[in-house]
Amino acid sequence: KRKNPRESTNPNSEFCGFLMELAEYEKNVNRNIHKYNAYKKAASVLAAQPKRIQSGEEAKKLDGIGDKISKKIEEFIQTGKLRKIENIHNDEKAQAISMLTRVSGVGPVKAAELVKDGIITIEDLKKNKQLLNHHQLIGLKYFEDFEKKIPRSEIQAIENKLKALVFDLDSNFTITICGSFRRGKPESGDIDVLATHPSLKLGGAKKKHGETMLKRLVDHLEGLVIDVISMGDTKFMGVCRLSDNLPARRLDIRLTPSDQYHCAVLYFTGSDVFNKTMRTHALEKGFTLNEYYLRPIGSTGVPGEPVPITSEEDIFDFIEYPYKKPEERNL
Ligand code: DCP
Ligand code: MG
Ligand code: MN
Repeated sequence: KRKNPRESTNPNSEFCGFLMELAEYEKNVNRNIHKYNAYKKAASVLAAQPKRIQSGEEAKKLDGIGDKISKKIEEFIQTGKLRKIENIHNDEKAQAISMLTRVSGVGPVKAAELVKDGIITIEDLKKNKQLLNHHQLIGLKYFEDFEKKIPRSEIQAIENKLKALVFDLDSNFTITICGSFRRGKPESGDIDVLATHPSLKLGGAKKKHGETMLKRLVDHLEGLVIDVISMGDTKFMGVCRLSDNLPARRLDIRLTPSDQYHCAVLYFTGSDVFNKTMRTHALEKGFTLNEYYLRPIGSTGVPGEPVPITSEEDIFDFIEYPYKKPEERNL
């Protein structure tokens, strides 16, 4: 869950580091999603630069970096630190909220409630389990493991095992690992699995033998899935472990109708910043895009019938957005 702000070795990683920290602060402490998005966008823009930025002025020329953020970059270049970050570090309440939101399932609102009740550390949480729901209890149980990034090679091994189990159940499933893994990242925070099946068309995970197809699929993952956070008709959240000597990992599985598969792959591949950029572009071209379909917006402002889509490229083509390979979708 916790993002490593100094991920990889890009020449602007110091700037990315404090921008990601400010983003998390805005999301978790101030609950200001607008500022959260702005900081995240700025960090991803800087991370994609081939050279270290030399001044606030230079930063401001980049798309996605405005006046306030460029001033922070200038302050950091001049003084080697940021007063705003120091103030946050000295704010005990902010620190407590930031710590508690590292537990999977604990959001900003819950964290603030807990801190109000005097619960400020993970140890405090362990003594007050009655305050936590099922998801939060799982988050606490695997707290240390979920903080660890998942190397690509381990996800590949999980992919192989998962496919073997799923195809043993029904060889007509299609399984795609999406998220940061599909974007080529060397390590990931969790594993995002997209599943589809030709018998699933036009919405609704058809029930078979009184239970949903997704539940049947997950029930067949014995030996890989070790805990369930939540199980819906189309969305599973849980925990898997490849072998005893490896950490427990967060696993998300989505089951999508085959005619919505490409929109689902696009969405689930991300990044979240890329999805926002692409959806904004779609709107500018008169389309509304989500994880299910692409629809033209008529003159009345009402979305029309979904556009038929046969590949990810189709979606880019329709909204006249130059195609980006998954590895180019990190911003
Ligand atoms: N997603 C999104 N908006 C969100 C959350 C998710 O568009 N608020 C989409 C894009 C993400 C994908 O779902 O890439 C998977 O979500 P994750 O939280 O698993 O994010 P990543 O896989 O990109 O990164 P990580 O390595 O942290 O898991
Ligand atoms: Mg992920
Ligand atoms: Mn995920």
